[in-house]
Amino acid sequence: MTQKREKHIEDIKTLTQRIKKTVNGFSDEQLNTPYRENGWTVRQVINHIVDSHTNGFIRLKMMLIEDHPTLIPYDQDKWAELPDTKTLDIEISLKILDGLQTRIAYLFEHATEADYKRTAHHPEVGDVDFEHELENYSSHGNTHLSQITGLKEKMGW
Ligand code: NI
Repeated sequence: MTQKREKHIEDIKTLTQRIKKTVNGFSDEQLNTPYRENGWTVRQVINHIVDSHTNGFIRLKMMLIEDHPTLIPYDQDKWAELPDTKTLDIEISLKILDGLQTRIAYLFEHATEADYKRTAHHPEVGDVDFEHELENYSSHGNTHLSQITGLKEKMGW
């Protein structure tokens, strides 16, 4: 296992705890604040991470068992407007995310060198490999978490 992979896997494993720590004690008003003008609210950002990583989990499993599968895109902005992403309690998502990130990290931890070279076709991105997916899901979580920490700093929360 390369250090780079270890770092990404560690980030995947700790994401839920880092989010929980960041939004601990947030009121509904804080959760309903957009992280930037016309952006998603904190609530939507957290619920969106589950939207994205449930899709990701399925994509990863497809990549491991099928030969160069075509991945199914999802319209993240439309998903974010559905009630379970827009208005539902983040605690529900944090519970899902806790287990989901563990399962995703476990897949990467147990992937072989050959697995890391497995590829898929993403209709919007082009061809991707399993290594790229590791970087993708680790940085995706970190990027959204930094939107929330950025908002906290800006608002002085
Ligand atoms: Ni995203």
